[in-house]
Amino acid sequence: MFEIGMSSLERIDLGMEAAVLRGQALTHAEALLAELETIERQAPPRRMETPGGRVMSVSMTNCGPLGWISDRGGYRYSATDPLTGNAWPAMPEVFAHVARSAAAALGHDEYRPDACLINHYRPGTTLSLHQDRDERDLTAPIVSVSLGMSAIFVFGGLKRRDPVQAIELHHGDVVVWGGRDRLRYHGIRRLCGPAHPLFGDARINLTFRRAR
Ligand code: MD3
Ligand code: FE
Repeated sequence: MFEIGMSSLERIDLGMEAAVLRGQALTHAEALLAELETIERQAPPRRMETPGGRVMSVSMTNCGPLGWISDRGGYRYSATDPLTGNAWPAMPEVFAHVARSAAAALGHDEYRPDACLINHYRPGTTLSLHQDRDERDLTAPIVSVSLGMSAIFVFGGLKRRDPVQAIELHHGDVVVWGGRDRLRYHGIRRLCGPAHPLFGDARINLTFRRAR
């Protein structure tokens, strides 16, 4: 358990260097939503094509100096939005604050994410098992913030065939993955379940990375 002001929040360890901080972003949910609306007017979420020619189930956009993109040319980070040719919207202060305080709770005191991937899920959306290894700095942790509908997150080991565990992620949960846990396979099961009072029938996940 760790303390923030008067409230004490639950921490669930998922590995040696990975943990869920239950509800850690709850007090910022409305501020995060307001910033999301501004970002997505400039850089609307879109379903990207995979290098193999399939269309991803998740709709994505980005904020910050770098954004993750996928197309027939591969997976990579880009300083510009291929849809508009413009720079990605700046990373709002409240985004950086939530990411940095979560990283600090796991001992990463100097975390400076330069990319925030914004994933949109609707009922039926899935994200298949994968590793995140397109970032140049694999020593920096990844921080994820869940908003809206709950989802079942699955995570395995460092090899695709390793056994997986499942855990439900709820509105306001923050997950930090550092060290060796950073390269574990993970995914999101087909989204289903009740709509969320603030976000409706959607789940939005913010994923912070140090890409360069
Ligand atoms: C474990 N996103 O964007 S967040 C992704 O909910 C991604 O949108 C999921 O996987 C989502 O790449 C999962 C939790 C998460 C994010 C990154 C990780 C777990 C991770 C990187 C390494 C290990
Ligand atoms: Fe991932």
